[in-house]
Amino acid sequence: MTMTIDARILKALRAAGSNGMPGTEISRQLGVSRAAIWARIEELRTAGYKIIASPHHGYQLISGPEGLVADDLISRLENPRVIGREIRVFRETRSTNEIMEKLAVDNLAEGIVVFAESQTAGRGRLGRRWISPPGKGLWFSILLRPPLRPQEMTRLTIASVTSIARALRNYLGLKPEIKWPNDLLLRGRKVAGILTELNTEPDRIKYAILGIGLNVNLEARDLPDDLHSFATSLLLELGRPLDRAELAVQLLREIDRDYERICTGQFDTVAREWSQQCRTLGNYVSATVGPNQVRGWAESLDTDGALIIRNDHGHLQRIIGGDVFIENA
Ligand code: BT5
Repeated sequence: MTMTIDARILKALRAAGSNGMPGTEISRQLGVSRAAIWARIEELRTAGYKIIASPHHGYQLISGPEGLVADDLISRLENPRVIGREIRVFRETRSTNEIMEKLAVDNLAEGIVVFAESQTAGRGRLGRRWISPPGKGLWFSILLRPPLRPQEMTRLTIASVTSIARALRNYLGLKPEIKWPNDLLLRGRKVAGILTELNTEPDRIKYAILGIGLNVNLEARDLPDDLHSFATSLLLELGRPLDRAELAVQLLREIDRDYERICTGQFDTVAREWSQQCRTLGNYVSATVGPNQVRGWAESLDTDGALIIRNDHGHLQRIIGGDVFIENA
């Protein structure tokens, strides 16, 4: 990972905390002149960082700007294995998945993450819309080149939904539930969704774009009326706004961890964690797969991440996409 000077300064200041760090020390650590450090700190201040300087302690980072800043996110991620080796932040875009499609054709290495403060044409699955108001959520896409076969691609969705659930559980004390395959619910309402898009060859995935939308600081008025009873946000659940940058870093770390697990043959451990939080398993469900309707008991997940449903005649059916509704909930 190549960090810019800004990212390295932020990292050093964060490590120093309230002790602060003299300019000479930063200059020595980074191998950059004091004048250059001073100029970069001025720039960071202009970008919204509150950095104070005192004769005794040197520079001290007090707070960051409201918005997401790529250098800042990179400086907080400690040596990611893959996810977040490179990060870009856009103010407004149609869809982060669309941006990534353009970037991916250049043979770009996997792991790059693109965030947008707002999306004007955020996408759900099957041509549906994803509401993405400015500055309120985490709307991002990750480029991956997993060593998986196209039919194993559900593993990617399962792994990332498991990572996000773990982050919400461990860092925020929430109890998220997973609805197969791509929904994360809090008290029955959707707080996050995942859109996995693939570019495949017959027997391998050329690249996958993992698009993740997490409602962080949305208030009720940020959601259209028809979503009020189906959707929620972390702010609505916790009653307080959250630091999106901090949360973004936690999510990327957890996704990095599970991505490693599925790339090294440990999908079964991910699947176990997934099934413990899954709301779909064990219920009588109906699944819409294209024009077809399948009904039965959601029994298990297979090794590709497909949902196994036992229909009313006792036959097992494998579901790899579409929508699943719980009928006996
Ligand atoms: C999804 O689709 O849940 C996938 C959402 C993926 C969004 C991310 S954001 C970053 C990246 N860039 C993109 O353009 N997309 C990805 P699906 O399961 O089809 O659910 C879509 C449905 O969820 C919609 O039809 C609405 O009913 C509902 N919905 C839309 N916006 C929502 C929101 N912000 N929160 C909760 N539900 C929402």
